[in-house]
Amino acid sequence: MTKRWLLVSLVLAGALAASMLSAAAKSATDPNDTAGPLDMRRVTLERGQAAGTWLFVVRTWDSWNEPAAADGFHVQLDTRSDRDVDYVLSLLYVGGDLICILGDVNSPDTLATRPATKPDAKTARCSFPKRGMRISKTVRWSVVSVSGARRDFAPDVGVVRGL
Ligand SMILES: [Ca+2]
Ligand SMILES: [Ca+2]
Repeated sequence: MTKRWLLVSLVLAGALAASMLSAAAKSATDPNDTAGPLDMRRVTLERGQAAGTWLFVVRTWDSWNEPAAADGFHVQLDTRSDRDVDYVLSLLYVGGDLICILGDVNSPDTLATRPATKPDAKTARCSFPKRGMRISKTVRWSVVSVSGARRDFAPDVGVVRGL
């Protein structure tokens, strides 16, 4: 293989990797549109590193800490494409720990509770098992943040399809 063809191959491999990455992650950007610290800038849902897991990542415009995030972020998941929310993943502080909780809106049972992490002052992420959710169609999802009486929706209108 000549150096030139090696370079072309590397560029193509990089493009392929980038397209595979985008195929497995969906994001919504959201404007600086809400007062308070939980004003969302970007939300992402993607397949996690561990098999059978999904990863939720939220980035805000401003820094936030425990008191501000007591009510947290809530991913509303429609897994049957019927426009009804089937499951909610809540990322919030409970007893001083940042966690995420996956719940079935039609059942009082919790499907999963996992630790969440805060890699920087404006970002939180949580990996959770998709096991336990009944998924019959492309998942449709949106996120609402709750800080006192303030709500921010991402996206503002409609939902994100897939991940
Ligand atoms: Ca926002
Ligand atoms: Ca918004």
